Amino acid sequence: MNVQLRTIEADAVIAIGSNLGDRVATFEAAVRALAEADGVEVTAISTPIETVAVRPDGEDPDAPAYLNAVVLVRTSLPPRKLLGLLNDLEREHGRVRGERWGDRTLDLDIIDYAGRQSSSEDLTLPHPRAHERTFVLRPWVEVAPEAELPGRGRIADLLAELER
Ligand code: PH2
Ligand code: MG
Ligand code: MG
Repeated sequence: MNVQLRTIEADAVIAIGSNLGDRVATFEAAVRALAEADGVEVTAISTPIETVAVRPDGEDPDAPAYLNAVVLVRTSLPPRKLLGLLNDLEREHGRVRGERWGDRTLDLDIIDYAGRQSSSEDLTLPHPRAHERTFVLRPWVEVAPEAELPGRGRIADLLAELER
């Protein structure tokens, strides 16, 4: 029997954030590691932007500022495998999980995976707060001006609404 295994590929959107340590070096290393990972092809990288830290109770100008960017990938990894890879990279960059939305050397979030809408204990798609985060939408619009956030509409419209 001649069995053909076909690799199904998906487009995914990954947000990068860092507000501790050498943020630029961390970004470069993280994007390089993503590009070199099996089953992941990086198709676009936004310009990194500096943003005020957002805490559970709002913006905190006294906290170390973030560098944020968005990376578009094409991947044969299913969502959970991709999440596992991102968590491994965070750990390799000294990420320590403490308080919610606390300072971090590296945060890698799946924002969108092939337009999928799903929720489980460890992964909600699309990212449940992406629609209200200018630090995600602004770099995303730069690399994908026509993109839509599943269930929320065009990201350019979402961003314009937030920036009004
Ligand atoms: N990430 C958070 C919490 N707050 N603030 C900014 N500016 N950028 C982030 O990436 C960020 C944040 C939790 O993931
Ligand atoms: Mg995050
Ligand atoms: Mg995260």
